[in-house]
Amino acid sequence: MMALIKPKNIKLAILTVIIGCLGVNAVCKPGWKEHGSSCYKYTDNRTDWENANTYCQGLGGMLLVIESEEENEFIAEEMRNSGMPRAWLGCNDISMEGTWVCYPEGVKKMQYTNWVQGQPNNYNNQDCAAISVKNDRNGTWGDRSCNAGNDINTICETSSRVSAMSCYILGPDGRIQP
Ligand SMILES: [Ca+2]
Ligand SMILES: [Ca+2]
Repeated sequence: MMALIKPKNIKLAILTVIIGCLGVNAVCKPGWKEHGSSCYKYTDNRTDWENANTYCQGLGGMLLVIESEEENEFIAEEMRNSGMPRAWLGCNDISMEGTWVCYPEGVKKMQYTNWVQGQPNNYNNQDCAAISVKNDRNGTWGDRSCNAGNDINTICETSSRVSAMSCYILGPDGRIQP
């Protein structure tokens, strides 16, 4: 292929050796499941809210934040399929009782909610949100002690928009190089 770049072809080569990218593909890292514009990682990690949050950040994500009924149903179905009774949500009312904020910033007011009737009740100062599919809970939420965790799984979420581009080089012969 180099033989094609003779002196008279150099200008042509410079003009045509173009690095192009065919757009951004939404892809998730291995072990993460794609849905909508997010990637989710379901883990057996059962720990308190703070440790779960740190765990997800360590994976380059954040704790699951549910922002629509559609997303809630998707997550609930995945939890049923993988035998997870409960999972943390990246939302709490630690800073101000009754004002629920969600990650990533921890200052974003909770938009969508799916509290089960009677929750959140702040029973014994519960400040962290969890989704449940246990018994008839069907993907509804409750507030729980942030220190609870032996029966609460960790689901991490990232945006799938972080991802790989398909790039190519257009060679001097005008063909896409491998
Ligand atoms: Ca509370
Ligand atoms: Ca509660």
